[in-house]
Amino acid sequence: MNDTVPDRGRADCDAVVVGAGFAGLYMLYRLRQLGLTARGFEAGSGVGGTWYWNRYPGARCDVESLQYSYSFSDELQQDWEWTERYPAQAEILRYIEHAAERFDLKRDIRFETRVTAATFDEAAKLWHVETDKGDRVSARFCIMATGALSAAKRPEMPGLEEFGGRWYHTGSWPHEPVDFTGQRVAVIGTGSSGIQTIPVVAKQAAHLTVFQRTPNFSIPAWNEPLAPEKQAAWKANYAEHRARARDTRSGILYEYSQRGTFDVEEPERQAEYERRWGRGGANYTHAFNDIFVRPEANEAAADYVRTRIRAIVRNPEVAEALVPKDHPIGTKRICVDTDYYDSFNRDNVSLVDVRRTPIERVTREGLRTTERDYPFDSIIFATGYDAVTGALDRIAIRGRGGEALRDKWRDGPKTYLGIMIAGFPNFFIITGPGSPSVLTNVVVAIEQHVGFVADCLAHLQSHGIATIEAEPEAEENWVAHVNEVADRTLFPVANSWYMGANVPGKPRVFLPYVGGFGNYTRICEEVVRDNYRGFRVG
Ligand code: N01
Repeated sequence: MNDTVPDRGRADCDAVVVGAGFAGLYMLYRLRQLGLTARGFEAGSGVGGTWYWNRYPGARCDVESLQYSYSFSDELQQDWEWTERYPAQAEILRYIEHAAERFDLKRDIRFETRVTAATFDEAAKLWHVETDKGDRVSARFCIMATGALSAAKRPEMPGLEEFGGRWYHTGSWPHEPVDFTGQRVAVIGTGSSGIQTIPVVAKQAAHLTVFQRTPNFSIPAWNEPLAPEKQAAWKANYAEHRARARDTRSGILYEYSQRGTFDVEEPERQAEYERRWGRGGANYTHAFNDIFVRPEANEAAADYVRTRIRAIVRNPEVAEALVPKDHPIGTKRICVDTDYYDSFNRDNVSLVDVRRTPIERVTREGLRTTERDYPFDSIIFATGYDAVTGALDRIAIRGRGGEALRDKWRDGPKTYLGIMIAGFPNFFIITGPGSPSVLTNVVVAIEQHVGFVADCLAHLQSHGIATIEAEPEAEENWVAHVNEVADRTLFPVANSWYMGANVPGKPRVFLPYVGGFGNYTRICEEVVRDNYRGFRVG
């Protein structure tokens, strides 16, 4: 072994893993397989990450159950029985808890403990990690499994402390069920979370007022119980399905059309939109292969959805307010719903356009817009996240020379492959900025990243290498590539959280890698084959 490799005795463990969602748990599993010791830290009192925090009514994944699950253990994927086409939050959480128990992962995790700082000690070649519970742990490797949508964002609205009712954020929901029966409820935000929770709360509340800033495109889920025969047939070919999914743009087995929108005549085009609307889910946006790159193609797909919204919502004024017009379909995350638009046909649901009448403040009784006061018993913030970089930004991370990651990323995140950062040796991010992450089935993306990190650590072990980090030039080139690929699409047009546009002051940069999951995986494999091209070892 290289004598520059730190002595295990000087470190408390080989690796610290921050976060115990899908990513952190699988990382712990792989570290144990490598014979490495690890400490996991998790802010929640249990495992599950996103699915631990997002307990709001209606919370459900919009990737189908049979695909939104681990593939690394065939026994697990064969044994676990899903009950619905799209899994509800409680079922996913049960699944993750089962995986954690099954692989005995909890014993390495300290719960209710938030990592506050991670500092690289150049002399010792160790990371010193600190927590809000006073832990100080040193490790050779620091692995951030902190999630891309975990830093919940409540808008700066004056007066919240005066509010006499109760308020909630969808991304930090109480563990005990909340019953809105008989209440006057506000939901602020109409992204995926708002669109899921609105129909459920509408059925309970005396009155629900939805505060909408930007109308979003939503496709019906047509969720249903998962037929046992369908599940069994899928499981019989699980490995093949998984392999095919990994080779796609999003890690999901959608029907990716090879045809352009205008390669077919209008009636056939409309029939295709209709067929996909009838099947449900984000599969709709793959009806033709130019929807994300050609404005007229996008407009045609968007127009079909607009027509459906107008057909569902009976009040023409409300329908028009719900019709998205300011961004190409799919360039803000497409939503998948159950009865969303239909909720606005209920007598107890009303819509407020906050672009026309912005919310000025929270009052003791409710909300005040520029037009009037609204009394509420409860306010639900479905206002989203400081996405992709937020969770990292909330930790004081310092690399070589004491450089703060926050400073390095002031004008936007810079990574190599979305996994490592120049100047931050032995520091890994699972599904970090510049990787396909949020544009994919994130479980598939997580497994690929964790696999990359585990293989990299095995390489370091077998070659007696102490540190690895991205070369600045490789990082610059990757960032340029990520931007260049995004600029070939319609994504940068939208004011989306993909662009950081939902957080005041956040640099406007397209955060994920849109070059496709399959392509990205091939790039990672080539990098490894070329002896970790673009990485520097020490
Ligand atoms: O958050 P969002 P989300 N005043 O940022 C509005 C995943 N997810 O929690 O669009 C008024 O999408 C904001 O308006 P605007 C999925 O990847 C998946 O809903 O910024 N409104 C927007 O309408 C998703 O994309 C699932 O103009 C304000 C909403 O709040 C991601 O998580 C389920 C406001 C926020 O929407 C995030 O979804 C849930 C203000 N000051 C989430 N600030 C599934 O798998 C913000 N808004 C189904």
